Amino acid sequence: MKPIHVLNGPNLNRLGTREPEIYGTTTLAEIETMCRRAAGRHPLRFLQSNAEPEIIGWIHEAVDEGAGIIINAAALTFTSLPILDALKMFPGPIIELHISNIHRREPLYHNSLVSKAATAVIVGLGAKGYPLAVGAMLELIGRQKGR
Ligand code: CA2
Repeated sequence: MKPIHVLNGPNLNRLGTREPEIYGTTTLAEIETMCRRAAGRHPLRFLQSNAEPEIIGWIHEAVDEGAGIIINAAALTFTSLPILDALKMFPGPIIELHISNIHRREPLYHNSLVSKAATAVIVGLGAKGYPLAVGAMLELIGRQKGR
């Protein structure tokens, strides 16, 4: 069974430590646990990097052996043409995810490049958006939890 790849960008390893009014108090480790629970027996790769080339490498790995990509590219969402180009190579479903509602924030956060390659977008649901994205991904790739 091909894994679902959950990819997280810069600074998300610091979740739960600062700006709880925007990003909540849930840590990335807790989010990983939520995602694994939502995935059931379906394999899941959960990764975070502060480095753009590493994230691009992980997208390439997903192109070769991934069922679906869930990506919170953090600030790279708005700047990274290389991430957009890599995502365009992926033949399966891509869910873009943001903890905060980027559209309610400053204009700087409005023009997502990732959206231009995404199948669907989940924003503003906090950490709970992650397990919801995993559930949606299981549907998109045609499998139910535990199957
Ligand atoms: O809401 C999201 O998930 C974001 O992708 C988070 C990014 C931001 O640049 C996007 O516009 C929206 C920033 C992540 C920063 O992570 C922090 C972690 C701990 C404390 C403060 C920031």
